[in-house]
Amino acid sequence: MIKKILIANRGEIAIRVMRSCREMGIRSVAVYSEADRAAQHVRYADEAYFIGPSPSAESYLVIDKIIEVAQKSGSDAIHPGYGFLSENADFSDRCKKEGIIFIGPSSSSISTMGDKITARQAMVSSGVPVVPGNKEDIKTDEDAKRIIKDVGLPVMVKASAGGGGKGMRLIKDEKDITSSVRAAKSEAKAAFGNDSVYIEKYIESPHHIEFQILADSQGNAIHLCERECSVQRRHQKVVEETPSPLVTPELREEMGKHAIAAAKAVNYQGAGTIEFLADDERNYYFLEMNTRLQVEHPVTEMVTGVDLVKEQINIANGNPLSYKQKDIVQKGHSVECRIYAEDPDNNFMPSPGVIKHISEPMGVGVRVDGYAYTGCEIPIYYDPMISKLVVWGETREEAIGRMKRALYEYKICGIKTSIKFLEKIMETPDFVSGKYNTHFIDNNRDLLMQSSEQDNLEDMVIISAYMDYLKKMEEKMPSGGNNHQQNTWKIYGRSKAMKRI
Ligand code: MV4
Repeated sequence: MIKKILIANRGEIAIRVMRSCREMGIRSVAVYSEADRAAQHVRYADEAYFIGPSPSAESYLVIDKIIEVAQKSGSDAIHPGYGFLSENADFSDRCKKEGIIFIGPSSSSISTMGDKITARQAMVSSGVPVVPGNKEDIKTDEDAKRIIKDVGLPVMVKASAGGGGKGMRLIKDEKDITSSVRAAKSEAKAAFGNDSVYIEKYIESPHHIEFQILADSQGNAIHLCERECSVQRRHQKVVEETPSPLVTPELREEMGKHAIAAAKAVNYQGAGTIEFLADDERNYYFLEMNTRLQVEHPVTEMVTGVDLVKEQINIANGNPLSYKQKDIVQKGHSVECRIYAEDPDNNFMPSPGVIKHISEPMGVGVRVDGYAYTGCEIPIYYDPMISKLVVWGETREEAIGRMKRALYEYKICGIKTSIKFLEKIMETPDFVSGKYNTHFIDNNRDLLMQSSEQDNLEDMVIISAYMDYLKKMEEKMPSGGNNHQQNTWKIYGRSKAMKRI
């Protein structure tokens, strides 16, 4: 029985994991770098240990340091969160060797799925549809040309050690085959120390749809339906939702069965995600598997009622799954917006720094997984995600309306954030109709990029409120005396008269 868990992570996900630990009566152990001395995950944990300088290569990524803290603190298990060491096969192996439970899959599941060529082979063997393409490493130009003759242009060349969009190249023209394959190989060699590449038919305007699965050590596996993740920018997800507007009940059942088959193909244990590309005709293909808990897992929790972290811990304890497939029913609709410390008006440049004031949304159907507090610092060293704003609604329409309300309530001062950009997404007709694919942000660039009159108005009312305050100070006129009078700046801000100022 696990009594104490070291969380080998930081930020919102470290706190997310600790919350489930606390509910289960399990003690939580935090680790932190120099930049995170005052971070919320350190404050939340039962114990916290310093592990070194701010760069993650010298702290959160150092296996020896994490293992040392686990031993010193008497932790039974390590939860890796996402990113950092979460999909590191050597780390999973090392935990096992040290007698510490790794809350995640075996090193062999991680390696098989980490190498996209072996992953494709495993899927083909278990009848999971993959994108038409090759089964072995592309060694020569002739290999590439033969496969392209088979599947037809356009194609994508992808690094076997890649994933998430790294080391990919699109080939549209026959004359580019030689140079593109060569470029992909050298890019892969430089990025991953492995120049294996493979070729897939290019799917023109795909949807990114992924299935959550859970598998225990007794051979039981279930799926927890899909997440629609097509709203992405440069391979970074921005908005996720479930159910997917594209997926019908029949398609869900079929894809779900293939997701379970994919997990079983690698003897998977724990929580995992099977990513598919789907086209408008609802053909779908295995893309890759993420062998970790994902950022967007809360939307699944909102519609299924399952606490995925509790299930991960339950599986790590050697217990059977708490749910059978028939227990998993989707109720209502959930949407997640990722709140980033970045500037949408300046090419989404990261905007780290001190949060001077933060006021987060609350109320019915709202969940915020974050780690920020007034006065805290978003460090430059790590991912600039501040929080995930997740809502639930009876219907998709209610969920979108609730998201708009929650974004309205979200106030962060001191750094730039993506909140305004997310508000525009919620109003974009392609999103509202549910008819969007992975080109959504590119296709709606003009709508999403213009600074709206409403934004300018809000800035102006804040400035005028401050001017109003200064004027009252100057006149030594206490403003607290006339409670019955509406706040002056609100009157100005809401009226059309504002436009004439
Ligand atoms: C593709 C594709 C079209 N056809 N593969 C991008 C991330 C990486 N996981 C795989 N990616 C893609 N692979 C074939 N055969 C289009 C993409 C792709 C994409 C996929 C999911 C979500 C957003 C995307 C944005 C651009 C390209």
